[in-house]
Amino acid sequence: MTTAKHIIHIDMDAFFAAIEQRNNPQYRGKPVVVGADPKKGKGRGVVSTCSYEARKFGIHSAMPISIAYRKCPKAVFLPVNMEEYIKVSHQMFEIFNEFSPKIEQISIDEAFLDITGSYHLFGTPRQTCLLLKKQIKKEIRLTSSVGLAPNKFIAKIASDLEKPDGLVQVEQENIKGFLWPLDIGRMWGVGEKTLGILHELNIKTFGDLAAKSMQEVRALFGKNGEHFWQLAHGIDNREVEIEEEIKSISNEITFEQDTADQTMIKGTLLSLSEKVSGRLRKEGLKGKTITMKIRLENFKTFTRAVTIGSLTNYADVIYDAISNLYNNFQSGGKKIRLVGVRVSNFISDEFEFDSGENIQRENLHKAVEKIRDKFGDEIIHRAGSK
Ligand code: TTP
Ligand code: MG
Repeated sequence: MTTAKHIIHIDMDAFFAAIEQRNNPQYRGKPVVVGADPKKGKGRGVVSTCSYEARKFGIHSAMPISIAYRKCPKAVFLPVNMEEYIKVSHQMFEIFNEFSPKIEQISIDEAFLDITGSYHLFGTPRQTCLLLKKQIKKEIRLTSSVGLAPNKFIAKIASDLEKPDGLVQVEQENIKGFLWPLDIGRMWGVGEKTLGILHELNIKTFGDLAAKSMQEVRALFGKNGEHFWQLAHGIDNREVEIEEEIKSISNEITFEQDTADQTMIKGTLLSLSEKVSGRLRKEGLKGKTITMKIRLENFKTFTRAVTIGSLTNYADVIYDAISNLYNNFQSGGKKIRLVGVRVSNFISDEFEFDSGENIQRENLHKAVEKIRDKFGDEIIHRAGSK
């Protein structure tokens, strides 16, 4: 028998708005809306988030800012100050780190922690959650909501139930009693369309779905059906996934036909350099070692590498190094079958001696990408561009 896991899902309350209220005491207790400017650009753009006081007026994330303004013209409307929120997010994750090394970041203000191996350092799993919340309140003066459960799915649902400043614990033996009365709309990965289908079938709660056989659910939703059925029974075996350290980023391409055409080869190396640069930027990484890979028509494969003086993720710097390596490469009159570009030898942002401003810019890049992945391009673009 395996021992039960103890998983925390933690999500900060009204994150951007709470930071504004913390930093500006005059906004505390007031409806605060963070997002686009309701006065500029005829109120185009959306609400990023709003304080709980503003939620009473029916304002919520992703709502057009013009509607938010109509609902509560006296609210304090503030622009998105992403750099500040990222700074706070880093502080939060430093605190999480004191409680467990097994952390999975879900968004700027949200994470899973597997405390199975560490809770005994703090008492019981519940005491660990209380301490975590207390530490956040003390060190960064913000409230958070925590779900504690034997798996990620239940923990995620639990953290949302008593917001703000909530703590909801669900024990293994209570999973079904907890889950089955809840609205099926809380299911992970269920969009409007699926919800529509479920409602048509009179499936309103997790209990309603759990009452169906796995075959029925699979017939309805295909491959996802089995997963949904398991979740409805409170079964979720997914691990808290620690982000793996990336050691190198590379891209390569095999030509449709072996070639000796210099324009084609160099053009391809340039486009590979750009692709690798794009991925490095997306991951917020910079490397020092740049490697070119070449496979000849006879399948002999060569790599040539250079370590440059400073860290980079710029396409032009990568391509400069690659083109030097290529110019010094002797193919012995053979045609080329494949070319590749790799950047490695990363030094984490934290250890980089760079101006604070640059590090902040990089981090901003990273966090914005993450939010984009979650909420789509529009929201951040509009909320941020004022
Ligand atoms: P959430 O955790 O979804 O929201 P929240 O922290 O503001 O409020 P809650 O108490 O309900 O958790 O998102 C975290 C931050 O991400 C939020 O403060 C602002 C940003 N965000 C957007 O920019 N656009 C969005 O549509 C959403 C949902 C969030
Ligand atoms: Mg939140």
